[in-house]
Amino acid sequence: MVDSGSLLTTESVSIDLQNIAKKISNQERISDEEALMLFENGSLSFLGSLSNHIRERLHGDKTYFNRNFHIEPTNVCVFSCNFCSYSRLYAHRDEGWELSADDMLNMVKKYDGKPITEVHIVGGVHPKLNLEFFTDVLRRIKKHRPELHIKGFTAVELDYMFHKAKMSNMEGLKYLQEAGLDSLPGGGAEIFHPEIREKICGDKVSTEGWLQIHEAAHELGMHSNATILYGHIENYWHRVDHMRRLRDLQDKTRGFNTFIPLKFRNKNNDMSYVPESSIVEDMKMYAVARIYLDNFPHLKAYWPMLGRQNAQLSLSFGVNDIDGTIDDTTKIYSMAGAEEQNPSMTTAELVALIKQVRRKPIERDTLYHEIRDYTDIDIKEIEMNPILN
Ligand code: V47
Ligand code: SF4
Repeated sequence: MVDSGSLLTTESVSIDLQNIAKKISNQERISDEEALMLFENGSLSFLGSLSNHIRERLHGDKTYFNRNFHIEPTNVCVFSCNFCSYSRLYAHRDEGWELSADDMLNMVKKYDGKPITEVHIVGGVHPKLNLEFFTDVLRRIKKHRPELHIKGFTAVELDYMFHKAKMSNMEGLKYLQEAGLDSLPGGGAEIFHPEIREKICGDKVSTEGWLQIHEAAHELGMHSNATILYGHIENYWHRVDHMRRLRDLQDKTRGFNTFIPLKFRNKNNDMSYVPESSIVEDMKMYAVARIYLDNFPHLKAYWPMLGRQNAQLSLSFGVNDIDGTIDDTTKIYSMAGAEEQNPSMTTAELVALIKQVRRKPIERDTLYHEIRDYTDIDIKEIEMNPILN
């Protein structure tokens, strides 16, 4: 057991914060009030030592990434979330895009012979792209490349599809699972507290609906991720409330793999008047998430949204995963003001990024099985080898 004294950064730390450090050192769970106290009173160095201590206890220096790509079937969406810079209402669908099943299969075929392990499918909620359409897409992808893991559809997309098909969550998920869906991404969670959810995305799946879909997926043996969209009009208590609902469900199902804080970006949306959070606030969010969510195995920084250098920094604030190569035309963030226009990193670039901050780069699959440890592989060797890069 680590001496809690080593987790206290200065003598001026209050008794309450010292008690939290003791809990972390004893591997005890912290309460909601303590999480709030960390947000309000924890210095960055204090939060950094606590969250890094947990990160290193769970994963040592290992930092995971995968080789994946994204497909965004459409940006036409029946909903109108105020923070969204990406969607076009159905009435303005001529300004949006809509991929056919053939287009999507061709995108998968572009990776033939390349060692990618995951495709992430996420997009707007188009009234015509229904359950039948997507089961056909899934079947065709699986037929073409059976071993490719398909992580697809937020609870928002699923809720809409299942209602339209008059199916329960369980029936709809089983149907998609049989067609080839392997796991669910974490999107659509935003902020669960009704006071904020109502204001920023009141017309899409409810908090209960989101949680029920993930619970049903876990019951079917599918894993999923969970996100939080932070740094806008919510306060710290709303963030704690959000994480409590996730921690409670995880106690029940153990089906979540990763928690992914998504920093609100304010370009080209109806919330552009809200300033973006500072990097200090970003690191606090990661640190408190790592400390509070003691039953989540992994904490991910999604680098296209946070930026490469900030993603590196987050590896000292509890983060042990920086998503993947992505290689795509992902527009969700570029349209909202993220620095990366067409986010894509080669394996060599990802490995270099991780090594620069003295962590161990480990390629994983979606379910965190380790594929390759790059610690002792030279960057030049990775660049030259098409199997590695
Ligand atoms: O739910 C939309 C977010 C999410 C903005 O599971 C915005 O591995 C910031 O969930 N500023 C979709 N964020 C993407 C998503 C995701 C991404 C990467 C990995 C995984 C995973 C999941 O994007 C939405 C919403 O929370 N988003 N607009 C914005 N302006
Ligand atoms: Fe539609 Fe998703 Fe954008 Fe909301 S965040 S408007 S559900 S695409």
